[in-house]
Amino acid sequence: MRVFENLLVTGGSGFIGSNFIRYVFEKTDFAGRIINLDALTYAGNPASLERVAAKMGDRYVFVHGDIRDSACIARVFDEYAVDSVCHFAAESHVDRSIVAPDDFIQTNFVGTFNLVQAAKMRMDRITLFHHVSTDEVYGSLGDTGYFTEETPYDPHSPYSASKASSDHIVRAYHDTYGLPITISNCSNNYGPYQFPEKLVPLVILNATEGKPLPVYGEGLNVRDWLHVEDHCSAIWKIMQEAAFGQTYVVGGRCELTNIDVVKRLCAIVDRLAPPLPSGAPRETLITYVKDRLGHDHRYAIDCTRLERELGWKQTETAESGFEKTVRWYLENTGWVEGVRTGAYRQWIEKNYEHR
Ligand code: NAD
Ligand code: TDX
Repeated sequence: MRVFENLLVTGGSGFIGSNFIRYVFEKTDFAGRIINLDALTYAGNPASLERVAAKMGDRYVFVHGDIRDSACIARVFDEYAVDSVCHFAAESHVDRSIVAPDDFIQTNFVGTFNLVQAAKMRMDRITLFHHVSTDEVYGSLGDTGYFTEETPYDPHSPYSASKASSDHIVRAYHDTYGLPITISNCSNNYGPYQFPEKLVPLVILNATEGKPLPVYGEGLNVRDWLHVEDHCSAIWKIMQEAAFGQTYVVGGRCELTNIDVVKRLCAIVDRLAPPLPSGAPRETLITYVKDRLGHDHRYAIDCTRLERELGWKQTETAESGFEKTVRWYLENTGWVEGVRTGAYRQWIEKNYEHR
């Protein structure tokens, strides 16, 4: 088991990063300090960590900074005596990468390079650099087969190409300089605090409000769904136990077509939320729209290595996880309203100086 004293979490105000910080403080025996370095782009929201920040006192530090800025990274490493890193910060939405790829290259590739370079310059005190990546680096599957740690890289979107490049530079710093790294490549996550541009929260909120539910193409693309807390437990296990240089793929063994996901969510919203004024089931809101450019057909993960070598197990199924997630979005109206109305942005402008 590894002991981290000053753990730098990049992108900790985003969806998975905020769940990870909460997970580490509440569900592990971590006794150190977390420094959350986040640029608070549209996807970063300090409200996602309000309770953690209040409860953890000086064991939680927020730094408003940008991983594209190497001077900022150097200051953070030194000021907080960073000894370990879990790197989430990224532009994460495939559709945005298709219309505006620049930020993806700058943040996902150059930002990751800046971080490994800073870590390498302080190698005497760095115990681990964990890089959080995606299954999308492996490209697209046909109707059969699975991604494993041995699958060759074959990214198709600007997003997945930028993440693939970041994986390569992290691995290069291990192979060339001996930087102690681990990497995880995970499938699609869902759960609380996800920005409603992604399929699951978009459908939950639109279905609740009676708005159209856009399904790309025929809705037959397949994704492998994992509850975010199960992803967090996998990352923590890998950070604790994996050999340096090792990669693990992480997935939910839960392949669903997009149309199936949307229909399942509609049924849960019908059951838990007040009916639509028309009384119609939410499925009637499904609207087939133009397909995503270069839309990968199918992702599916074989996570046997993680289960066998590190004993990781997921705890949620799609049934339990989707239901919990719908309940969360229905109950956390303050967070949802802040995001929907953009109010959280005004709060950020008022409260945070850029470093
Ligand atoms: P997100 O978009 O919700 O959050 C990203 C966070 O990074 C935000 O808080 C944002 O403000 C911050 N950020 C962006 N650019 C930055 C910069 N230049 N400097 C500092 N901070 C910056 O993303 P997410 O869904 O939480 O994904 C987190 C990581 O996990 C990403 O690396 C993503 O590639 C990976 N991943 C995501 C999924 C998924 O299903 N969401 C699956 C596998 C892997
Ligand atoms: O409105 C929509 N309609 C629709 O049919 C949206 C937003 C998506 N889709 C489809 C596209 C995908 O096949 O649903 C599927 C899921 O889409 P997203 O939620 O955008 O996720 P995806 O593109 O699969 O990528 C996600 O998983 C891997 C994350 O955004 C990535 O950051 C992660 O690496």
